[in-house]
Amino acid sequence: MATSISNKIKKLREEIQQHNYSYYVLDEPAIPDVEYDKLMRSLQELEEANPNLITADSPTQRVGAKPIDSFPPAKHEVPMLSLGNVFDEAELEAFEIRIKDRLKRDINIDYTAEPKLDGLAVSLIYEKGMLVRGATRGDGATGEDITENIRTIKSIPLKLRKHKSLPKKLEVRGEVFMSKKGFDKMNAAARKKGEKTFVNPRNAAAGSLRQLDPRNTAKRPLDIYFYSATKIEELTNVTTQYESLQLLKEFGLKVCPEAKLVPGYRGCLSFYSEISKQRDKLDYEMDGVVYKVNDLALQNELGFVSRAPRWAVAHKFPAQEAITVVERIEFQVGRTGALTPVAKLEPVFVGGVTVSNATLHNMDEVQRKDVRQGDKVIIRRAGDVIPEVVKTVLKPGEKRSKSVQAPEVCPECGSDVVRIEDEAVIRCSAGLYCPAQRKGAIKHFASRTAMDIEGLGDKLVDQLVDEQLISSVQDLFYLQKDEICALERMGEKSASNLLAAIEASKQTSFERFIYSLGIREVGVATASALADYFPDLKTLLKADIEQLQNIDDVGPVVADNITSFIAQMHNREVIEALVEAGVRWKNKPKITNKKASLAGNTYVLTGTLEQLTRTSASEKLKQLGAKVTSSVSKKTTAVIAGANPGSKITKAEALGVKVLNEKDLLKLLKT
Ligand code: JCF
Repeated sequence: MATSISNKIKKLREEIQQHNYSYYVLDEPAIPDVEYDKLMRSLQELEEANPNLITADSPTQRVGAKPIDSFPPAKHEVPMLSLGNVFDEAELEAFEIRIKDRLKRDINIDYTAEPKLDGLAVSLIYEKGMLVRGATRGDGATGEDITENIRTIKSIPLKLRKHKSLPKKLEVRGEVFMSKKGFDKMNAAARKKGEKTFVNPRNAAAGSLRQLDPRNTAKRPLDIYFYSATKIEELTNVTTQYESLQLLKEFGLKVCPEAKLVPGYRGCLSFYSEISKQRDKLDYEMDGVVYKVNDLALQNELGFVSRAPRWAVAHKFPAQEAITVVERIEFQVGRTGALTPVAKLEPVFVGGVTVSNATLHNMDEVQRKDVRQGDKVIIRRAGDVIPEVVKTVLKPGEKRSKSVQAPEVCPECGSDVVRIEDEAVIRCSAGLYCPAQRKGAIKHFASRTAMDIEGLGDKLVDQLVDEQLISSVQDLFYLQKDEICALERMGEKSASNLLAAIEASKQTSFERFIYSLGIREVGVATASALADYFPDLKTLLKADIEQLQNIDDVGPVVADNITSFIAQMHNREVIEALVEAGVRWKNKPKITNKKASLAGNTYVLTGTLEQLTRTSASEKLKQLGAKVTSSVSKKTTAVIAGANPGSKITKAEALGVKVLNEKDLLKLLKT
């Protein structure tokens, strides 16, 4: 009896450990969360009834220890090094030249390249596969023993997987970090409770690991990527850095999925520019990339200088945060009348550009951050996103100007400002009578994704409106050459080009036309869905809320925005005037519903097809009267999956939507 329970417990632990591996290391969850929770609960119940059978490596034993007064010191057998930095191509090339000089031979050098996470370096020791110690880097020679906190991080296995190459004792190193999503969620929760928030994910990760009560650490969304194992070439038969990462994965340790093997410093540079592009999309903060000579024998030959290896280097991104002073705070009026508070800054160089404006988003943010004129502030630039004010840096007792109040009238037109309950946004109430909103509407109309009027940029729209040459979008089509020429910095040639571009834009598509109207929350995708659904403008203008909600991607709010828009007389006049001015598009050939074999069916395509491209498959389905959408919902008839399908399959299964393969698709198309 006793053995059967102990067997059952063992089986459950193994099963849970396998699921942890699938989930964290392979990133391929094998079962739904609820199933996993069930397994955990069963194990907990069995262990509660049989406390003598609890072991330290049980998945239930992550949070065990009591709070402590301080962290004991933890000596590192092999020092934890720092990395040298390079900031540009020339410095990186010099790094490689130094390596070749040192090696006294001119060979091609491969590197592993990986993001440099902005977190906290840790060392973990596994003995006989069991996690026995976790330590911070400290000064490189001695860190702090934070084993109990490390144990609470779910993606860190308490026990490694069985593996023929697993050494008796293994020290691995990695970076503990907090995902951007986790950080945002945690801060939002803290804010709600009126608690202190963290400035950035790095501070949040560091603060979380330094909690004296592991129960606090357990509540924080911490994660880890491992990047090395000490003495791995002596302990196993791997000979390269990249292989060692693969081996760590097989041991059950999570390795950054973006890590790559690249040839030479030029390969490093391509990796750098690739990662720079992905940076905003990846769910973790990084402050650069790390390159390491791939060949472990070469690493040993190269050795160290002072406290950094000669065979590795960090290629840092340009600084993304800076301190400056708020000269004043303005409210800018956008296309929809929203008043956005903007901090006008003493110009400062951040991440490669000079920044003199930073958004404060809305009045709630202004109040929360309490930013005032004259304040010293930290500003942040994330990729191509508009710079934002992070927070103020104040000296205690500093004398400051008055706190910012929301304006009562629009700074552009003097009309009343309104705030809709439950919304953070304040708006000018004047609609298109407000010149700022009018300008915004015209800029949107002319933009590349809308009517695509080449050469009609923001500055020119401002000029045209200010000079009262136009006051609404349809006026563009009646502009005269001499009027345009009379504008400042406008030559005859540019004027002709502009007129030609305006003329050319008249021939457009239904979806561009819909999008260009600037209906609130009708973006490119929704405009395209509307154009697919309605055979022509006349039927669109008669649409009601129920009908609109039949369209995928159109919910009650957007449906309401559309009906309110088309109900307003002045919007109808604009639409009529545009058609009158000669704006045209081809109506789609009508598919007679009875003939079309797939009418009424909606498909979602995912993954790579072999015989067709996704676009051509989509075209063919549409020709047969089917709808093709991008997201799976209850209304989806079936998901058609090629190779390497994404999360859409999971969603389909969750909703009970049929999943077809390419063969099924070809059959469908033949019907
Ligand atoms: O992600 C990091 N912050 C990171 C730090 C990655 C690495 O591969 C590192 C590191 C610090 C030292 N490698 C070394 C040797």
